[in-house]
Amino acid sequence: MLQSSWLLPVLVVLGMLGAFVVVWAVRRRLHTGPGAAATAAPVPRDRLRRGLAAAGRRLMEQVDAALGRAPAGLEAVLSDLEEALVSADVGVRTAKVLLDRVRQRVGRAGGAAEVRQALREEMVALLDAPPPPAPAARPWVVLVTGVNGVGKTTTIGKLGARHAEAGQRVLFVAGDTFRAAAVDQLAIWAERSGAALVRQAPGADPSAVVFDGMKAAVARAIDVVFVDTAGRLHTRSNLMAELGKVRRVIAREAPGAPHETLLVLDATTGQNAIAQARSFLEAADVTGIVLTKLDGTARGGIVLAVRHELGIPIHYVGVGESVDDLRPFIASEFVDALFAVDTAESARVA
Ligand SMILES: Nc1nc2c(ncn2[C@@H]2O[C@H](COP(=O)(O)OP(=O)(O)O)[C@@H](O)[C@H]2O)c(=O)[nH]1
Ligand SMILES: [Mg+2]
Repeated sequence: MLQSSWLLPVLVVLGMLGAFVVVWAVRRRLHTGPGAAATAAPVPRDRLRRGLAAAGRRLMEQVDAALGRAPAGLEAVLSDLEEALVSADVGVRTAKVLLDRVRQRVGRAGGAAEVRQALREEMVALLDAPPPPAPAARPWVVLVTGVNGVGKTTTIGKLGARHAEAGQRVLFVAGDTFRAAAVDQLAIWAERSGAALVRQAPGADPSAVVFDGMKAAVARAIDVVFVDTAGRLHTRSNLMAELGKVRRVIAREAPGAPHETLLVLDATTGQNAIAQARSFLEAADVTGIVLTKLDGTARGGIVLAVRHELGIPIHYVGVGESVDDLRPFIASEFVDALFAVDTAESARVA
């Protein structure tokens, strides 16, 4: 009798505890389970695909049209394909190299499916390159170059945010002192991404700003420094001399730096981007290319031309203006995104 009188309350309490645990577990699962991932930020790979929708659609429509002529024989198909690639900004030389490799692979008997597959694989092979080096010094210094308006400052903002998110101490150096707006723009990105900023008044000597920046980087134990530069000077030789001076200042303060020199190119300028790049390659020791505004062009073939003609690895592609719209360039992922475009679907997206 005595026993059963306390057994009941104990059972009630245990039951309540059990119910509480079940509710807690279900709620927790709702927060961390697959449902939460679906409502989080869009998967970046989708952004790449969406960004490349116009470029992919145009290229794939033309490739499919060329391959539709398969009964006409391999040479006719390849000649149509060459035209398709050139009009997508792949460039005559690069298109020829690509199709020679396709021809060698498929042989005379190749049908449309084989040609498509070979083209895809040869594009990946042509674009493939080692990724950017992982930072192996502190401070790790990245110099960012390119003509005005290509997206240098935006790229620095996006890259800086990435590093800051990974828990690194990031510093932006406002080396483009030509326009007050350029410095302000970098300041906004710094604030947004939690990066420190070193700036001087507009019109200051870029080398002096960079000198300050390097001193600050060492003093504040900064992990990664991004140096913004001006892309417009009165003459090309002035621009190149300025860049040389900036590089020397950086190297004096941090031996071995700059560890990376990125050249930013605007994909919407097509073959002009390649001509522009050559000037920079002569003067600056470019280690990697950032190709921006791929979302703004239907001629995504420029990626292949840039890689083949310049021989410098593409390290990042920009597919929009927001912080998540920069992707590390992975050849297979990029070509997949181009080829994955369902032409009907991308017609709706575009
Ligand atoms: N659509 C698109 N716009 C971009 C991209 N990258 C930069 N921009 C825009 O291009 C313009 C010039 O960029 P900015 O970073 O100021 O170029 P900078 O003069 O080289 O520093 C700005 O309006 C950017 O928002 C991109 O990948 N896609
Ligand atoms: Mg700028």
